[in-house]
Amino acid sequence: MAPSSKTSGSAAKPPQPSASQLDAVRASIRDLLKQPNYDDGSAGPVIVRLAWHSAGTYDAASGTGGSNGAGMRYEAEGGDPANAGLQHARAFLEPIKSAHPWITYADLWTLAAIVAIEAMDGPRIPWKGGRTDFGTAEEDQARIPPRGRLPDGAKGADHLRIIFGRMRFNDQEIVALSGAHNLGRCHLDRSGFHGKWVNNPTRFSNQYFRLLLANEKEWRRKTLANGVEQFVYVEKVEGQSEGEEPEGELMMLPTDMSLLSDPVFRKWVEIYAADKDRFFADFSAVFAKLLELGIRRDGEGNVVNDSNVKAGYRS
Ligand code: ZEM
Repeated sequence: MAPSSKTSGSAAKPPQPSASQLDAVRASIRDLLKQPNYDDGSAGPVIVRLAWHSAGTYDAASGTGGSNGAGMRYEAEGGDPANAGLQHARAFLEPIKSAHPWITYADLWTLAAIVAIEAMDGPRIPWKGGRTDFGTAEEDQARIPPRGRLPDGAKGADHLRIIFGRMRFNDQEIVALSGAHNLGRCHLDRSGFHGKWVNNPTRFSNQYFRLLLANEKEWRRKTLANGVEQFVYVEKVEGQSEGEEPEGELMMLPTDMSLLSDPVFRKWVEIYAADKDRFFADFSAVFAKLLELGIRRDGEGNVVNDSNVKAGYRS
């Protein structure tokens, strides 16, 4: 079904900001990234995760989900256990929404992620605006994707291919996207996993891939007090006492480890560990693609309101 250029009956036309309006939002995002009292001192990682989870609900077969709509503001999506903790990212961004009310939440969340990645020494990532926010009307609420579409870190390679295949990502793209685990950490009270993947979790790099490979023989299964199983590598630090979580303990999720054990995934881990520029270029392309999932644009890049697919929502 070709999208009609007539958009009668659908949401208000997305705003068309001037370049200076958009620059002002970008500057406000950069200004809020430094958060000395939060996690590792930056709001960046959790904001990147917010954008990923907003987009990662996409289902290519039904055309549902994706970053349009910012449905995570509502309990139906925000209350998915997979989204635990992302209220912190939304709260960080709220003052920007108040100061620049013209921007939609769906655009703000995705834009904030690419601004944050660049500010954390990552690649520049192309971004286009025009997303709309779902309102409280029944037809909008019906477009909120069902829970349970995001990946489960306790699983393995088959699961990753099912989840990311649903979004039409291939093996190379799955590995490139996983490289976002250069950033941030796991929180016991959010996912039940614990710790960070790399030593400097607020600087974007290919360190995650290098650590996966370099410590291949060192990663050990560890069962946390809550029963959750993850992998850890304890860097040897002189004079460290036994018992409490050691200084310099890094972690991997079972899904991260599956990138080593699966031969096709592993090939890409090796490529990205050896070639940072290649990783940056591929990450930029795949993250831009992720943020565009489910968004339909006309020849000029303007979002086409697709009221014709509404009927099929919540498949
Ligand atoms: Zn993550 N991710 N992720 N991820 N992720 C966590 C944290 C972060 C998986 C996953 O289970 C988890 C992608 C892919 C996958 C980020 C970005 C991206 C956490 C810890 C878990 C459990 C959450 C917590 O406790 O706060 C799984 C299974 C994935 C499948 C491959 C993709 C793709 C991402 C972006 C492109 C980021 C930045 C974080 C750190 C968040 C923070 O708060 O520090």
